[in-house]
Amino acid sequence: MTYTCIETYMPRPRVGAIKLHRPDVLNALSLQTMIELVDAFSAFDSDPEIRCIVLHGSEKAFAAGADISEMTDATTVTMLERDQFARWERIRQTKTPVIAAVSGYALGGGCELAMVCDMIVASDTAQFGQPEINIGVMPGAGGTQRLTRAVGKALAMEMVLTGRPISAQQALQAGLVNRVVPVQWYLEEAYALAEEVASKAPIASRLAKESVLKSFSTTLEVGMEFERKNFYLLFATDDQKEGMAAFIEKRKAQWKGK
Ligand code: DAK
Repeated sequence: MTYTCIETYMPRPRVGAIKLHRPDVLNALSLQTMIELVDAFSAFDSDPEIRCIVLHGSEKAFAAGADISEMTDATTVTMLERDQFARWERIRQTKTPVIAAVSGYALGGGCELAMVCDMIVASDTAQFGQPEINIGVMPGAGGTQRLTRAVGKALAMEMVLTGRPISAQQALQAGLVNRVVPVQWYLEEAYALAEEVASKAPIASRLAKESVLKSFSTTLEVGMEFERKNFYLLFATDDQKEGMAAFIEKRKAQWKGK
């Protein structure tokens, strides 16, 4: 697929990067952008060379939300027919760990897209918000659910009901982001974190990611059982034998992803 709204590249070995690139509209997430994102995530996810993905926008905007110009005349039926949710779901199902590198505006769907990722590295200029209430609607891609789980009811209610964004520092204090770094280094920081994640045993990474995410959708008992089965499953991999042998032999493990 030829991309017009995003760019993909490999900033480091084993790290795939996706850049949102609609600078005229602060990277607003158009239907075409979502189609391209699904394609790019799927391509990286099925490439065994890629072990971690970084998603970012520009210094000014990660993404200022879904493209409002595509929603002004929409009806309930057109929204249902577009079935955008299915595309968001496809991105959420990415098995490879994903890091959002967020600078500037992460609003509405932009904030929701960052929250679909597994970790968030924020620049000190980042702003996270769910301003949908200001345009007569409400969050529709996780802003009432993932945000509440991340920052708690009090702050989520305030953000969703006032539409006011929070700063990167507030997001850090609230547990929404992993770290905040000066804007000139935020991408480097995200690449470095991605490189660290990418250096681990890939099947273990994927199953560990899947297990952590399971905790959001199930009871503790079922989640523990799920975790245990994934743990046992890893004993069928060459990488488990290699990782433990390397520890005993005091050498660096050579992962095969098998
Ligand atoms: N959509 C379309 N265009 C946008 C945009 C957006 N979300 N945000 C900004 N732009 C455009 C502006 O119209 C402007 O275009 P021109 O006038 O130059 O042609 C250009 O980007 C620059 O924006 P401003 O001139 O407004 O720049 P400022 O620095 O003055 O202000 C701002 C920046 C981010 C504060 C402001 O642009 C703003 O408030 N933007 C809208 C933010 C917003 O309300 N976002 C939430 C949108 S609703 C779902 C999935 C997702 C969603 C829902 C459902 N399903 C799966 C079901 C998501 C919904 C949303 O995100």
